[in-house]
Order: sequence, then C-alpha cells, then structure tokens
Amino acid sequence: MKEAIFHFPTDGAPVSCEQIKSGHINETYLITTDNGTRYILQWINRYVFPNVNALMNNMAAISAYLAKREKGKMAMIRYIDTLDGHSYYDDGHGGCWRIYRFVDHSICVQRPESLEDFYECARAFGHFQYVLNEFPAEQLEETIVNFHNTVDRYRQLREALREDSEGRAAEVQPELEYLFSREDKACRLHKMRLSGDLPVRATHNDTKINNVLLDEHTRKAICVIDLDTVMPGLSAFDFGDAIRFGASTAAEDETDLRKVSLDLALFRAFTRGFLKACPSLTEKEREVLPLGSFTMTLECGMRFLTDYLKGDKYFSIDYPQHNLDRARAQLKLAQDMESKEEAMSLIVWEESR
Ligand code: GN1
Ligand code: MG
Repeated sequence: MKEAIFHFPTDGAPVSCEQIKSGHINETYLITTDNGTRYILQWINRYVFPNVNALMNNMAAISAYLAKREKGKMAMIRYIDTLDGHSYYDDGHGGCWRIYRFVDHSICVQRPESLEDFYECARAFGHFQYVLNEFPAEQLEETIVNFHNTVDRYRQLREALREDSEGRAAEVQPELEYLFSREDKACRLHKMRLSGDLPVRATHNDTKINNVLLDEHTRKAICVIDLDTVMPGLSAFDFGDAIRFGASTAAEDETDLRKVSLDLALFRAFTRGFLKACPSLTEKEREVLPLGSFTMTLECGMRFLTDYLKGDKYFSIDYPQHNLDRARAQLKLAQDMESKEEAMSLIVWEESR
C-alpha cells in the first residue's frame, strides 16, 4: 500500500493497491477499500511538472467553468482534497500525490478495438474543445512551457545533439536527416499560431485514446482524463495527437517498421466524431487537421529521440533502446502520413459537409 493514500479521506479503509501501467510520465495506482470503493491514486512526476500548484489550479479553473455552463454539459473527474484541505499531498521527499474516485463501469483502452471506439474518443475530445470554446485560454498557466512549440523542439534537439552526453548521436543519423529535412513543414503550424491565422484555444494537448474513459457496456465515451497539459494551444494539436496514437496500424513502440502506417478508416472515424462534436472550428482550422496529424507525429518522434540522446530522463522506458524504438516508429508514421496527405484532406473535406 502506498502510504500517501492515508492522507486522503476514503470511504472505507484501503486494503489493496495495484499499479496501472498506462502513460510514460506519472505513476497511477488503483486503490480498493474494505467496502469495495475504488480510487485512482496518482504520483506526479516533478521532473516533468515542477509546478504542481499550476497544474491543480488549471484543473480547478476548468472544473469551475464547466460546472457553470448550461449548454453541452460534460462529465469530469474530481480530485479529492487531502484530510488537511490541500488539492494534493506532498510527501516531503519530492513526491506529490492526488486521488479521485474511480468511475464505475469505465474502461480505458490502449488501442481502439473498433471504428466506433475511435469515433467515441473523437467525440470526447471534440466536445472538450467545443465546451472550452469561450474559455479564456490565457488564464491557464503553462504547466510545460513550449509544450507543442515545434520550433523550440528543434532547438532542444540541436542542444541535445551538441552535448551528445551519452554518445548516441552517431547511431541516429538517418532519423536526424529526416527530421531536419522536414523542419519548415513541421514548424508551419507554430508560425500560423504566431501570425494569428489560427486561433489559440484551451486545448488538452495529450489526446491519446487512453485518456478517454469509455463505458464498459455501451462503449460510449464518459469523459476525458489526464488534464495536466491543458494549456493554450491549437485545435490541430488535439486532433493530431489523437490520430498519431490511435490511427496508427501499430503500437507507438513497434520495432517492425513495415507494420507502422496510418489507417485511413480510423482517420475518417475520428474526423467524423471530432467535427461533429466541435462545430466551432474555423475553416482554416479544419484545413490544417492533416498537417496537425503529421506535425504531432513528427514532433513526438523528435521528443523521443531527444530524450534518447539525453539519456532517457523524461519518458519512462522499459529497456535501454525504448525511446529510440518509439522515435523510429513515430518518424515512420509521419512519413506514411506524408504519402497520404491528399487522402486525409479529402476525408476532412467530405466529413465537413
Ligand atoms: C506522454 O504520460 P502520457 O503517456 O499520458 C507525454 C505526451 C506524449 C506521450 C507519448 C506530459 O503522455 O506528450 O505524447 O507520452 N506527456 C507529457 O505517448 O509529456
Ligand atoms: Mg496520459
């Protein structure tokens, strides 16, 4: 049992604690009490999220905003304060912990098992975006500065390369060559953000399908979770990151690159759900959804590669080459997306009508 749980009020005494393997940053545990009540206990990674107060404040601001809204009600998880009234428990050894009630009958899948699953995921993230349409995004604190700033991600890659602290740069030349050859294209969205061509919104920024709870019986979306990276951003980030993870024909860390490609049927299912749930997107925003998919995929590959070069400090890994394998799979997927740009644009156009 993690001792942190005893700093929160629980219904019944905690009797079991099981780690849930999902996500590369925080640690998540399922706690069950003697009367069967379940909680999710999370350890927040301070290397990634140094400012836990900012993160919890963002969450509170969004919850309060959503609670006031009449239209488009949305379920949200609620964190439970500690026994002494704080939004999280600081264990004094650098660890911060928080809990919420496990949502009964909910499941969280690692891959869509059907087109409907992915459609539901799209509805959830699209709706999230839609209900936050008028939320003053500038009020949110940037929990990770420059999170989806691709220009800055290139800067970080160059810095890691210059230092080459682990002596790993020599083995990743083909990956670097691809990344640098696509720099202009990958930075296009960021430039459109700066020029005002695309509106800045409150976005989720980490829209993997495992960040949506589905009803275990009906498989309808219940709510989105993992709001740690809700920050000002572009709608294309949320669309694109979901496609990156959920519309791939292979796992994020697949080592047989022949298996990695974009599944256009899944792309269509997601596009349909997202556009339906989020009618407030501008024409320009819709137009750049395929570019968002490419950008988020390439950027994620670049982040894995940068972390590999720096000695795996950011993402948790299961074996030494893990970040390199993840990077290669993402870059292969980005390449495949490039060959399907027209098909993606056509789908967006068809599903917009
Ligand atoms: C991280 O922890 P998790 O798995 O929800 C990362 C995302 C990446 C993702 C890649 C805060 O998310 O940005 O896209 O891994 N989260 C953070 O799987 O960096
Ligand atoms: Mg997550």
